[in-house]
Amino acid sequence: SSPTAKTAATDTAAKKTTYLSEPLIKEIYTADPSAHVFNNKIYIYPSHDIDAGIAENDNGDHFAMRDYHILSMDSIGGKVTDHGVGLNIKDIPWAGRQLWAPDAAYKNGTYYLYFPVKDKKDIFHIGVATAKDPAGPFKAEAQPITGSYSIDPAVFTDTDGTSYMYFGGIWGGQLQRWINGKYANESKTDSKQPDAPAISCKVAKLTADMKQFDGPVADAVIIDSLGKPLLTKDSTRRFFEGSWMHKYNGKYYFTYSTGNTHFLCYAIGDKPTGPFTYKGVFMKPVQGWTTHHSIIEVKGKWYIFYHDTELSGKTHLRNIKVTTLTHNTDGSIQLIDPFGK
Ligand code: FUB
Repeated sequence: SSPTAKTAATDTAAKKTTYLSEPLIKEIYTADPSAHVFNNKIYIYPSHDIDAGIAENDNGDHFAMRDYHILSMDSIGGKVTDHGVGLNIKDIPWAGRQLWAPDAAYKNGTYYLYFPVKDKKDIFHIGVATAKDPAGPFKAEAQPITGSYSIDPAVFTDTDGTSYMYFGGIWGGQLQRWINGKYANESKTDSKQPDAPAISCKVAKLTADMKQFDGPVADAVIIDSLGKPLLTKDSTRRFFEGSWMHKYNGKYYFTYSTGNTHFLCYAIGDKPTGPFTYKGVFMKPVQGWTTHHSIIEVKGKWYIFYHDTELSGKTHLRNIKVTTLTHNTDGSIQLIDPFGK
């Protein structure tokens, strides 16, 4: 081949191993990082990936996590402290298996850790645990949140003090099995109706004590530029799992993963409950099947916490990272390439 072709091939190889940022912690595998600023420190609530020796499947059985380690750092780029186990599955009375992506919140002197786990009948619900210290240890409530199901809780507190939980994930996250709040045990993937509106992420207001849903669970609907809901077949744009909410210039930015097409996308609304108008991809696929993020503002700058599989090369043994997130003056988000272009 010509010298030019050789250079192009070398560049491609280099691209595959040049990552945008470093794993934040290398001693344990971590994923699904939900970051928050509490007491002027950055706390990260990730999943703690382990190799449980379970074969990979579309149900996600290989993600067999059993506890959470809470991490913190004084500043972006600073030393990362592992505060050890903040909650163990054996201390959750109703838990069966698979402690998946958590989130945290603070209100009136108490920290809340929200976590999805399968119950003893192998059905995902969402629980809550409390602590007086953001690093835990957290004590789980005896039962899951009433009316909760599926995975990936993300709790957002609006500027008026009202908190909302976004939750859900299709396929292994079981969201497709819940019809009108009832478990139907149907499709293993999605609605199986390609031309029907896609299954939506769910949103519920939280009670003042942050431990229950205050009112009904609603759909966080994503619409296209014509106001029509995204369809099931629109797999590069529709919601799959891993939602997050941040408010920027008075607008509500709903961000999420498209799962099997591996994008992080954003959609903007005028209310925390949506609808949200699809705007585009803001992060290209990372190494590994899953892509899951959180977005926070630290001292006037915005950051995205995310994960990939740089350390292990295995899809269920992930490592968390952080990089900058930039809002353009027109409100759009700059596209991030996790391989640094
Ligand atoms: O970590 C287990 C699952 O993988 C999460 O709940 C999903 O968001 C995906 O990252």
